[in-house]
Amino acid sequence: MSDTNETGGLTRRQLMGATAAGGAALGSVAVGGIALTAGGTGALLTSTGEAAAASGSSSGAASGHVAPGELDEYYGFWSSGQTGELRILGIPSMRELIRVPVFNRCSATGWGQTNESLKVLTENMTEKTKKFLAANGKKIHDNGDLHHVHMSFTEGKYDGRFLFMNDKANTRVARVRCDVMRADKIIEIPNAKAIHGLRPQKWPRTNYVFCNGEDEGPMVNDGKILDDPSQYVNFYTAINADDMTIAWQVMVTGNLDNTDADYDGKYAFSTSYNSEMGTTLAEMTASDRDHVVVFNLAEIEKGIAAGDYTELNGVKVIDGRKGKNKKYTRYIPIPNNPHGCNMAPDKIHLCIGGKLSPTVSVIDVRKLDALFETDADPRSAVVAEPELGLGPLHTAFDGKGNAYTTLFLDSQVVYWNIEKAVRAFAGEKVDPIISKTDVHYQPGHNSTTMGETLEADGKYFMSMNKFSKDRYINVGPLKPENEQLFAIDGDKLTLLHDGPTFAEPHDSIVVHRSVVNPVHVWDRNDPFWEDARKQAEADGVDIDYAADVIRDGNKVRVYMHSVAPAFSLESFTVKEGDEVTVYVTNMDDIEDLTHGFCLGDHGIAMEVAPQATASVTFTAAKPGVYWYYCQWFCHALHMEMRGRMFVEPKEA
Ligand code: RUQ
Ligand code: CUA
Ligand code: CA
Repeated sequence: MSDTNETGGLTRRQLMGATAAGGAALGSVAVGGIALTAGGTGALLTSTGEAAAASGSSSGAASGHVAPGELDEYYGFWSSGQTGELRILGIPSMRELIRVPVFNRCSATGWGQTNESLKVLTENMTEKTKKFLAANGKKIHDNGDLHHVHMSFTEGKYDGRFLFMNDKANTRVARVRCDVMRADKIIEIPNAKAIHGLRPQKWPRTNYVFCNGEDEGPMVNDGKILDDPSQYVNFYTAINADDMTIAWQVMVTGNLDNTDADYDGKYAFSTSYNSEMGTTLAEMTASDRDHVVVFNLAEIEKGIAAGDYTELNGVKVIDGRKGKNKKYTRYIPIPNNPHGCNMAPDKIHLCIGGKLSPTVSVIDVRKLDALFETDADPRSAVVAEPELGLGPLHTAFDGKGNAYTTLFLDSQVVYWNIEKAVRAFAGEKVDPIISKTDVHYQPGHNSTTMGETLEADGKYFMSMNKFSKDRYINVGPLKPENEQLFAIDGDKLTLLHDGPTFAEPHDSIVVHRSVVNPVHVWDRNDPFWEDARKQAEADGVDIDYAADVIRDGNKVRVYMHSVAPAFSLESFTVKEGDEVTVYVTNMDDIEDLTHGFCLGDHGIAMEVAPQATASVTFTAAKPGVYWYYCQWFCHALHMEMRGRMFVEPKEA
């Protein structure tokens, strides 16, 4: 890749790197003797347009070209950071196929507004949160921060059942059903704060979903303890994946950043960048080393069974703080503010990105038994610590013993060999680095095809970059991020695709399409609208072919169905002040024939896919005539698919 646009003695990339380091507030942190100083010269840059990297493929690498009308080989499941939704891409085309609203509100589908979605969003909310929201005139949070999407496993392989994802902003975890690609459970995690890292158990299957609380706080956060960090703790949570309840929590020392689990079902791991338990940047970066916490799953389960826990907000909490109970946890010292936590599909090596240290620490999970059984030095499990470059964050794998680590500060990806790194650490003169590839710019997460499973195939590598800078025509001060798809091509990476993306592609997994089998239309008996079905039954209404208005005091239930291009009710009448619930069932069963229900001037809209029922409740507070219409293009007479709501004024 060309790097030769010289600007006053500095290459364009050097300027970029300097600016981004400043922008990311890592400006003056000394790393292994290297001062990372912010350049601040970004304003000088113009759109010089760096030469595009080789677009063709060589040596038989995949070309990445998917012709119009052809289907992709892989599903990409994408987080969207502060947008709060899940995105599904086709890989290698990088076409965005659909967006699945999860923690966000969605204007198109009515997620966050339909009764069915509100149930998912609220049924596992704590009382404390409900009270807070009510005090602010709301039922649900309006935002989410979805970083990590991972699929359920059976014996170390994706099983295509569920996707799990975190909400750092409001301490939640969601589960998405892969048959319909819709969230069916969203739970708020008690005690913990800011769920960040999240991974499903890999072996023997995903019984647990592990998740990290990033922010420390008082054990009981009721306002009695405030600015006394010496009394702050943090919580590691195991969720029962099958019913999305909390299995247990472990109280730990230090904060928790990213997590992963082994391929043996014995251990889970978390990185901590704040072993100092600091609250300021200076405090959080004071130590040369932080740690990885190792959780001994069998011992924790035994401890829970034996009653060695405290019950806190209905959750069984084990004390695994440093120096407390060594049965449950071990703290492995790792340099310096580590971030990524990635288990290699060789079932042996866990790779920890050093972030402020230019190293990746490699832990051999076979050495962890000794930590617990003979109290061996925790560092004895570290079998390699290759120096890869500045700002190592996340590592992905190809299933052939190689690793691919993003370097945030260097704007590069390092392709390296794990076994060689282990040999070098043991003293052998061998360079583990195979090649380095420039990416644009400042990569965070990365992923490889099937790379976090025993079926890692080493075909494509994805770099999710936090900055696009001048890569595209300018769209104003807020820029898109940038994603790049590479073919893993012998000993190098070949760029296949470069594309902007909206905030913010944190993490992704790339899953072979043979694993994922969504339905084409809904099953009429789907549990998603169970409440609507029961209500219709109680009202004596056939929900499938309804055209009924049921009055129940000042509650009015309007049942209609739609068959293109008509609603079964061309009008309905309610009274000012009525609480109105509109149920719409889409009785078309043709693939892709989605209808909607949008009530004009009421801020009400929902999508109703083939064979689905959706409902929405509102108070008819405005007397008058209001049109409702189908807002999903469905038919040549789609515009005509409309009707009127009459709201009679209250008698004075
Ligand atoms: S973790 S780079 Cu690295 Cu949420 Cu996002
Ligand atoms: Cu039905 Cu548009
Ligand atoms: Ca630290």
